[in-house]
Amino acid sequence: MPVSVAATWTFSKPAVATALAALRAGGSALDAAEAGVRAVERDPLSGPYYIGKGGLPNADGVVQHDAALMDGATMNVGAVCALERCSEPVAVARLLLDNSPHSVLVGAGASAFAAAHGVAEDEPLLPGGTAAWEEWVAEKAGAAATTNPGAESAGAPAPHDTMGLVALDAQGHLVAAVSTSGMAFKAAGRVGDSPIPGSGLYADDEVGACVATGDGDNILKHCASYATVENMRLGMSPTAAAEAAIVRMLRRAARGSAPWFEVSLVAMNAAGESGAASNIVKWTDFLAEGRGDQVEFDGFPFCFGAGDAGEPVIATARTTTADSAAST
Ligand code: SD4
Repeated sequence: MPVSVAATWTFSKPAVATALAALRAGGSALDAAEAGVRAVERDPLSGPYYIGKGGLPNADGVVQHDAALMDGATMNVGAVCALERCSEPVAVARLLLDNSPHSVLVGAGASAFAAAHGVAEDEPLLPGGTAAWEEWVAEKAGAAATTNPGAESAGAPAPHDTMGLVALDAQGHLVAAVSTSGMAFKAAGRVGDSPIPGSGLYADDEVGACVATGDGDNILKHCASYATVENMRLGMSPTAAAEAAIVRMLRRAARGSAPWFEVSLVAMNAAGESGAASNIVKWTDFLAEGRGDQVEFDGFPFCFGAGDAGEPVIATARTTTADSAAST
């Protein structure tokens, strides 16, 4: 079985390269996915994308990470939510998956579990995160004083910060992994889609795997990753499955709570074919061609690599528009 890896955004390229190398050396999908995500988590210079070390803080100025792994062989999950003072949260998710009957731990319980399993505390907040938070606090205070008190639009635009990665090993096992500091300046204790099985990630060896990124408060209402895997179960390709999931959620959301919300999905089937779908039309990226360079994409960029040789490549998902959602 040829190995395969795919992941969200361009900043996942080192993670895809690391996971591919582990798989090509005969490693398991679980080990490869964890190693790939950790490689970026521990990198404090992930530019405008912040997972692991350098994650963006919540509204109280505290970094609270969410991370998870789902093993498509067993359907087991290890997920940690609102985990503080930890720079490689996916490692704690892996410890939970391997060593506990529980699937999800939050906050103080997740911290206690990490400590009990020998994970040393490591503060992920760096000066860049503190500066961004201080700017957000100042802008919010200014907006409240001059215009519309309580306006949610106040503050810096939220950068993207979620790594989702899917991997297939030579034994045919699929794994989905995620790590994020969540929406920038979120409320303390808020958990988005990322670590929630079926929402931010899902994996089933029988069919495929999927990871999500975007507006987690809305994505989790629609179980986006589960919906995508179930579409593949019906015979759709990874790209078609992800597109159909987005069309369905946008159409339903338009009649319900949200006229539009951002969502991007990266999917892989049991044969290792990968694809992505998104409703992002234009994306300005700062990491695609090296740190600091600005590159425009006509849609959501994702990264993939497969087989015995070759570097990971960046591709752009075809955009699923509100019109295409409305017309179905
Ligand atoms: C969240 N889905 O916490 C995440 C945010 C995200 O790229 O994907 N950012 O809602």
